[in-house]
Parts: sequence; C-alpha cells; structure tokens
Amino acid sequence: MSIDPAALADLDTFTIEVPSWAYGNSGTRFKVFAQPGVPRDPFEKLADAAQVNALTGAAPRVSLHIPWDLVDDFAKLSAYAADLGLQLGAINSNLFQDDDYMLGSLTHPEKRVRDKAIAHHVQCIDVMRSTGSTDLKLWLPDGLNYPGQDSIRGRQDRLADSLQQIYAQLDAEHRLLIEYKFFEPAFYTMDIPDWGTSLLHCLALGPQAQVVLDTGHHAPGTNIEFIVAQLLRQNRLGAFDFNSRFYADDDLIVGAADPFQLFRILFEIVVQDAQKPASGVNFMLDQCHNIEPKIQGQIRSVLNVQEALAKALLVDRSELRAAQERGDVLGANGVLMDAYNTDVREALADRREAAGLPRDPIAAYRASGYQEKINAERVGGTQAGWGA
Ligand code: LRH
Ligand code: MN
Ligand code: MN
Repeated sequence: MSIDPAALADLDTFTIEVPSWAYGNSGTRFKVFAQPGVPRDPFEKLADAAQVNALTGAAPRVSLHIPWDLVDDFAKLSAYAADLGLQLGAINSNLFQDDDYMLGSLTHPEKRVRDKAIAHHVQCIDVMRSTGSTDLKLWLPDGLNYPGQDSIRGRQDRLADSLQQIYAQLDAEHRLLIEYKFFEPAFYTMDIPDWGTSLLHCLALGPQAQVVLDTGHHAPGTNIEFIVAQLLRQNRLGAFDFNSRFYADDDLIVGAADPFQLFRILFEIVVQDAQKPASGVNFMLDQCHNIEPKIQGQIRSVLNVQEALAKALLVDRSELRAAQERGDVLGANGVLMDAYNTDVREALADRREAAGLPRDPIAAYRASGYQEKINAERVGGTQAGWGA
C-alpha cells in the first residue's frame, strides 16, 4: 500500500502526555530495581520528559501524581516546565498509600476518612490552579475483598456523594477524569470496576466529568475499542492511560504486547475524529519501566502510538464504507488489514526529518550523551512512588 502523506496530516497536531512516574525507579511488589541516573525530584523528572519531547516533537505535557510530585512552589515547577518547552498536564490524586484508606477512601464507612479523601482532591485542585492544569484524574482503589465486607450499594451512594463534593470545587475550565479498574488492590469487587460505573457517576456529576480508559484495566479478552466507540459517542471519553499488558495491569510499553489492539483502538478514535485536539481526549501514557531504560522506554511508547495512529489514518474509509454497505465481510476486513499491515516507519521518519526532528529518536537519544550525563550527576534517584 502506498502512503499518501496528506492522510497522515493529523499526526502534526497529535500529542501524547507522559507520566512523571515513568522516570523514577519502579518494580513489582517483589523488587524495585534501581537504575542509574533516575531523577531525584520533580524538576529532574521534567528534564527527562523534555528529552522525550525534544526528540519526538509529540510529548509536550507531563502528568503529575500528588503527593509523589509535591513541591513547595508549583508555579516555579510550572515555569521550569515552560523553560523546557513543556506544560504540566493532568494532576493525579493518590488514594492508595495512606493507612486511613485500608477500607476505602471516598467510599469509606467513616465520614472522617471520606472527608480526608475529599480534602486531598481540594488540595489537587489548588495545585491545578498554580500549574494551569485542567484535568484532575481520579483513580479509586477502593473495593471489597470479601462478600459481605461492606454494602456494595451503600458504597456507591457514599461514592456519589464524595464525588459530588469534589466536582463542586472544580473551576469552569477543569475536568474531573474518573478512571476504572476491574480488580486490584481489591479482589472481590472494586467500587469503580468498569466503564459503565465510571460513566454513570460522570453522568450524575455533569459535563465536566469524563471517563479515563486505562488499557490495562480490563478483564482479558475485553473489546476495548468497543468501549472507546461507546464513550466517544456519549462525549465522555476524557482520556487514555496507554500501556500494554499480557496478564493484568502490567504497565508495559504501549503497543508492545498487542500492537493490533492499539491499532483497533486508534481506528475507533479516527472514526470519530477524536485524534484532533478539539476532541479534548487527552492521550496519556501510564507506564513503568522496571527493567528497560526509562527515557528510551518513553520514546518507544510515543513512537508506537504514532505508528498505530498512522496506520489507523491510512484506512481507506470510503472503500471500507462501500464494502460494509454491500455486505462484503472479507472485503471490509481486508481494507482494515491493508492499513494495519502497511509499514509506516519510513513515512514517519520522513515526517520527523521534515519537521527538523531526528529520523530515529531512540538512536539520537543514545548518541546524545544525556544518559551518561545524568548517570554521572544524579546519585540516589527516587522511586516512582510505589512498589517498594
Ligand atoms: C492504577 C493506575 C492509576 C494510578 C497509576 C499509578 O492502577 O493505573 O492510573 O494513578 O496506576
Ligand atoms: Mn492508570
Ligand atoms: Mn493501572
């Protein structure tokens, strides 16, 4: 299949937000491996993220996690980001590392604990006011391990009330992005296990509440692109947490486990024009690089998303529609597969070169000397925030 450069034009405005925690040390509950050169504070995380953006030209925003990225002066952090050509992106709250939250946070039976969890979000909204961030991202780790442990219904009611209190604090330009996850840390039921629960809470809250789809947060075999199509149709797909998985919430490099799934997801995005910035969908990464080099891992991730989007953009939509309308099952499937099987790597390298970027950003990073410099300069890098 020959590649019409005009078909790829949307790549020029398509950006990917990187997570601050991808640059810190991480691991599993068994072991955190320390890597040389990892950042010692949020400023150094931004410096690393700036490398990813400089070499790909497509990663200008960085998500923060609070309190992992707590600093005294967020306006200063924001100004530093701007100096590096970056913007601070979504602010992630953290409800999973406080002893008070053992039995839940926003759903906890005790009002005192719920109030504390709500107050944490008010703190995050304050951070957003200093950083200029517009997205408050909430992943709820609450849930039950045993049937009968607490009332499933009662917890939904408490959750609705807590979310309402958080939503009421948002400024007009803010969004509350609600992430779901089918299991872990709770094993019997999570309080927001799926997109339906997330969407119902969003609908009850109002138009500033939208769903976050983390690609690692579904039961094996779930058709994620169906969820994408459905949420977009309702105007409620706020963001992605991209990563890939073989088993559960593996947080591996996006497109590494199943590039065909990533293509199918991005095709549903393209069908509804959601790759354009005006759609408001924030394409974020949520990954950890436990054993691979982190900055290169982030660059690889950005390239993987770009490659999958390029293939999705190459689908001949009028051919596809024609085949669909005449009931040509194999023809329609063939149109999709032709695009998926197209090697877009040279075309993307050409585009990068034309934009003054390196054809091969990973090779350029390896040749840049940046890794050697931070390995020498930074001693005692921080952990990403969990997994100890
Ligand atoms: C939960 C999650 C959520 C957290 C992040 C660290 O599994 O995906 O987005 O904020 O991991
Ligand atoms: Mn996530
Ligand atoms: Mn996750």
